[in-house]
Parts: sequence; structure tokens; C-alpha cells
Amino acid sequence: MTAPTHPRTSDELIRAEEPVLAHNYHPLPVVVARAEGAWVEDVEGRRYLDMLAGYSALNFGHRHPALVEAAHRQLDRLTLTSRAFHNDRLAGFAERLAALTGQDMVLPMNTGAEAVESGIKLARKWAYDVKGVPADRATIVVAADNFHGRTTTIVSFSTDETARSGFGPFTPGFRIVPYNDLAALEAAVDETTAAVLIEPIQGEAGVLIPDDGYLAGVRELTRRAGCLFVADEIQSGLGRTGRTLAVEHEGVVPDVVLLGKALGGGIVPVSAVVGRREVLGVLHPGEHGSTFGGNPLAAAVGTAVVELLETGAFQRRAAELGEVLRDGLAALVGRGVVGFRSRGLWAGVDVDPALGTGRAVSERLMREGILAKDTHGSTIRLAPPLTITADELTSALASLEKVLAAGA
Ligand code: IF1
Repeated sequence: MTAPTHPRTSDELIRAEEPVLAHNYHPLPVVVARAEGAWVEDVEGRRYLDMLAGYSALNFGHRHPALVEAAHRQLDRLTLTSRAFHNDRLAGFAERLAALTGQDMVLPMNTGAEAVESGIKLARKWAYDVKGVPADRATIVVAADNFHGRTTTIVSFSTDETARSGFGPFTPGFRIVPYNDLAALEAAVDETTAAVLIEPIQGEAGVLIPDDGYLAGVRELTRRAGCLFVADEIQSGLGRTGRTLAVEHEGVVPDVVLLGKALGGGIVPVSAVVGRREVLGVLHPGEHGSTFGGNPLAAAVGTAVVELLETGAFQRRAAELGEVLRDGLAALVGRGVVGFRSRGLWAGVDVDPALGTGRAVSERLMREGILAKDTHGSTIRLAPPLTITADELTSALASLEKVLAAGA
């Protein structure tokens, strides 16, 4: 173990948070002090394999050298101008990101929720300016069990009472249909519909993968109905499922794609709305903005992230190691695992409730040196950095097997 990195112990730091930090989380009792690649180290020097990767914000591992170098270089030149002026990094970032995603235009923002909110505003304005929906009548169809962020408008269309309760009044104009149900979606779309907004794979709901053909069905249905297909790839995108975007598994190109998390390389918050010129072109000066959106530091790191993805190596790695993950989980079915869903290096694992909640299993994994996180009930999410080695992945699966075999 390396020497302690902090004057206070993990326990002292956890206790110190209690009176001064809002209690909107219930973290695992681990205090991370440093990290590299797929490994993190706590204050006392204990090492853990990170199987959460910041909910897919750390697709390239902790402190990827190329990304840290891009950040250091930019820190020594320029960090922020606001969009009142141009900066010398933004054009390159927008060009490379548009090309990577096969879209025309980019709207740079910071957090995922801001990208979702911006996508909602763009879809509504497109509905009024292009489709001809009467003012203030635009509707957007979303899926039950969605997770798109935590703002008031976004939780307005959440079906998770914990995320909604106590935050009303809510934003109108959203219709909720069951996920993975094209008939229900068709019934909800009408002449007021600006867009269908869905996650290609529902992350927080437990890595729910829709039936083959669902995404192609959404694409065809929205094209026929003359509304937009907006894909929230903030968690599923940028290599996580073995492709640049999860929609590529069905060869589908949405009208708008929302990106975040890994776009900032796990270093700075970077998000973006990318889409067709007909949609992003509805914005005119003064109609939307952000102090930090498109800042030179974010653009420099975002460009380095896009460069990592342009070779396709991370996507291929996620696809190849995804088979190791899938086979490893399949071997645990009936031995503590009652079911799982996986695509690339992303899995939702349903543990036998008799063995405990997802939280209890996550705490046992932590004691085995594995950091993972439950989603709901007895489901845990596995989403390691795409830089994880096959041996590291195999050892994580062995730890899961050991925890499950040990029983409740
Ligand atoms: C937390 C969940 C995951 C997202 C999708 C937009 C956003 C997210 C598909 C908003 C963010 C994060 C939020 C974070 C934990 C994590 C999460 F558990 F909350 F639901 F990943 F599943 N679209 N997801 O997954 O992006 O504004 O956070 O940058 O709230 O603790 P953000």
C-alpha cells in the first residue's frame, strides 16, 4: 500500500461530510484519493477495480494520458472566453464530432441534462418553425422508466417517484409510453408531436436492451409521422456498447443525438447536441446559450476524445471484451444471478434477491476490491472503463462469483 494521501482517514472524511454536504447521495463507504486506468485507490491506499467508470463518463479510464496531455496543454494556453468571442479550439471540435457521429451540426453544452434540455428546446422550436405545430402545442413522447437527468423539466416526464416527488409543478407537453413498444409509441404520436426522445438502451432502468428492430421501428415511425427521433446516447454512446453510438447496432441514424459523460474524458464536463442542419439550424443568436458551453478547455479535451474514437479501436475492444463479460455472466446464471442483459462492456445483472439487494452485493464487492453500483432492487450495473484488460475483467467476474457463492 502507498502512504496515506490525506491528513484525515477515510472514516474521518466520511464523517466530516455529514453536517456540511447535502445528502442527495448514499455513496458506498469508500473515499477515493487517486486513480489511473481501471484502478482507483482510497485514502489508506487500498486499491479497487472500477466497474462503474463514472456511469460511463470514464470510458477511457481514469486520467488517460492523451486526454490529460490535451488538458494540460490547453490549461497553459486558454481555458474560457465565453461565446461572446470565438476561440481557436471550437471549430475543430465541432467538425470532428459531427464527422464521428455522421451529423451536420453541433450545439456544445456541459452536462448531460443540459444536452437533454437543449434537445427538448430544439425539437419544440423545430416543431413550430419547420413542422408548423401551433404555438405552445408541441408534444414530445418519452418512454416509461426513462432516465435523462435531474432538472425540473426532465423529472417532469420521469416515472420514478423518487426523482419527481416534491419538485412540482411540472413542465407540460410530454407523453409517456412503455419502452420497447412500437404500437404504444405509434398511438401516442400525432400532428403535435415534435419528437420521440428515448435512450437506445435504458441505463438506469437496469441496462434494458430493446428487441431487435425497435430502434429501426422508431426511426421509421418518426419519419412517417414527420417528427424527430432524438436518441439520448449520453450513457450508451462513445464506445460503451461496442459501437460509436448504440443506435448503430440497428444501422439507425437519428435526427438528433444527445452526448455527454465520456465526451469530457472523465476530466471536464462536456456534452453536445448533434443533429441535422434542419433541426440545429432553427437557433438564432440570443435564443440559447451557456457560459461554459464550447469553452476551449472542453473543446480541446473533447477533440482528444473524438480522436481516440476515430480509430474504432475502443469500440472494437468493447465489443471483444463484451463477449468475455457476457460469457462470464452467463456462467453465473443459476449460481446467484437470475438474469442479465449486456451489450459491449455494459451489463445489468439481476442478482437473486435472496442474496440481498443490489446495494448489499455492491458493498460485498467493495470488500473484494471491486467498485460497482446497484441500479434498482437487486440489479447491479457493470460498466468498466473500455481500457480494462481481459485479465482484470476476468478477475472482476471471479470476485462476483465469490460474493454470490458466499450467500446472503
Ligand atoms: C446521478 C443515474 C446513470 C443519463 C442519460 C442524461 C443524463 C444521464 C441516459 C444526465 C446521467 C447519471 C446521473 C448520475 C448517475 C448517472 C445515472 F443513475 F442517475 F441514472 F448513468 F444511469 N441521459 N446519468 O444516464 O447527465 O446531467 O448527469 O451529466 O444523477 O447521480 P448529467
